[in-house]
Amino acid sequence: MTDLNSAALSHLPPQLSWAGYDRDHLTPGVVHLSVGNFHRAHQAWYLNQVLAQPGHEGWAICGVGLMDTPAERFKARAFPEQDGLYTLSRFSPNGAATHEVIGAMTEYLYAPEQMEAVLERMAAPTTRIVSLTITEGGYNHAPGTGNYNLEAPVTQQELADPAHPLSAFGFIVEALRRRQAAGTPPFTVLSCDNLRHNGRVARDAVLTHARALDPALADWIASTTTFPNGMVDRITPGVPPEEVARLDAMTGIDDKLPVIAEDFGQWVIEDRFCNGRPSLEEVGVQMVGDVHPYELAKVRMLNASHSMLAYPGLLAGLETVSEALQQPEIRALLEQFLDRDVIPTLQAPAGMDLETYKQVLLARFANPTVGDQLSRITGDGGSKLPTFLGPTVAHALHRGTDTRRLAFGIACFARYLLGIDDKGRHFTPFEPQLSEEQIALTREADLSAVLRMSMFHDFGLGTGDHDFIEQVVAFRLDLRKRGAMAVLHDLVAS
Ligand code: CS2
Repeated sequence: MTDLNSAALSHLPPQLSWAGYDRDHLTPGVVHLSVGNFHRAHQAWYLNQVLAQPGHEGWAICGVGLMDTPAERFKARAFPEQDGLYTLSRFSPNGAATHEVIGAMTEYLYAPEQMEAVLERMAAPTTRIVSLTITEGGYNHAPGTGNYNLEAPVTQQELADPAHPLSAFGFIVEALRRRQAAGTPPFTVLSCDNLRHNGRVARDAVLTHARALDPALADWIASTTTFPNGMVDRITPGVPPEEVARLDAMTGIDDKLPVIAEDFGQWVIEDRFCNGRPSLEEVGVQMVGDVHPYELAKVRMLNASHSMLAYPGLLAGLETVSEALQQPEIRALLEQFLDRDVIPTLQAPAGMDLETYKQVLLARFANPTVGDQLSRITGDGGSKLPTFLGPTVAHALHRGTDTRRLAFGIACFARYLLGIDDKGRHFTPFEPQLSEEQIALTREADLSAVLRMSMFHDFGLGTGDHDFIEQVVAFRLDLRKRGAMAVLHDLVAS
């Protein structure tokens, strides 16, 4: 099988499409921090289409790896070997597949080894957007607060030695400092993470970090740099090493880093770019004045449903989202959760019908060819649940509406943190943002202690919410006794 690289573009297998633009004359106008599968299936896919249009040669991507992990070191070798190329296979709910080469990333830099090159690229006048997918947990909030954590060890290290940044925010602030010093206009900072007001959160992080170093720099950033909010959507499962050969057999090329995704994609961005932008609207991106209603609908309906199905599904021994959707109890839970707990709290964004959105998202979840792993979704619940589920719980408690499904979701999460499923199988919960002391609260004899975890601060729980606390405790006991599916069976029938 042919290796995927620039030379292979002239003789690709027939099932593999390629937009055919000349990659030799592109400049990276976007620096993307943290090149995960989602970025490659989503933003890079949109930019790949942008680059296929004449006059967009300045909008290629320079990808940056930030983390010093084996997986990132692997990418740091493989991307340059493949000239930044990779394949994306997309599957629709009816099973149709398309395979394409994505060529938008013309440069890849690995920050732990190429720090200075990353800063130079970010400070270059040709760089006009810095985008990020650093995950919900990457925004460095002090535990249980929405505030950027200046006390975090990495941040302390960066503040003591700003010329050697380690985190996304350290890099952004140092690059903006260099731009200010050189008289170069700033870049737009574009968050592509599933956070409420992701642009505002990114702005707060950058300004807090900058202010701790130099108030004048913070003032310059505040008055010149924009941080549009954006809503991003495309289900992109992980690709475990054993999947790579299967995908390569499908695409007909030897790609060390193939990506798969559903065919659905949505990107809604506030049109506030301080240093120009590509014609994203020509490739289907929705440019709007206020992204908030879109973001609420997406995060509280899609992402929250994912969490609501993934914890009981994983406890029941299931592996994928589509398998979970085949269980009538799980489907009923999601229908009830969306119809009764979420949709009544939302305002439909212009041009969007929430009932239709619900039907579409359930069909997307049921797509068997995507094979999205429950373990991907359960991971990092410590940072996801406060955004995905917290506001819905707060709303229900405030309004005095039925909280049983929400209490069930939290009880399943607490049980997942114990790392043992209903069949007695052990697993290790992936919770990078939760300390051992926090997780230990789930093991206390007092089953309500779990709600003292700082991640629950924003769930609106007050001392008067005995009923809700009792519901969580009762579900925890029942889950222990009967397992997730039996408990769920009764819950959705009542
Ligand atoms: C998922 C998201 O990680 C999660 O919990 O809900 O990754 C989801 O697949 C994407 O946001 C879809 O756009």
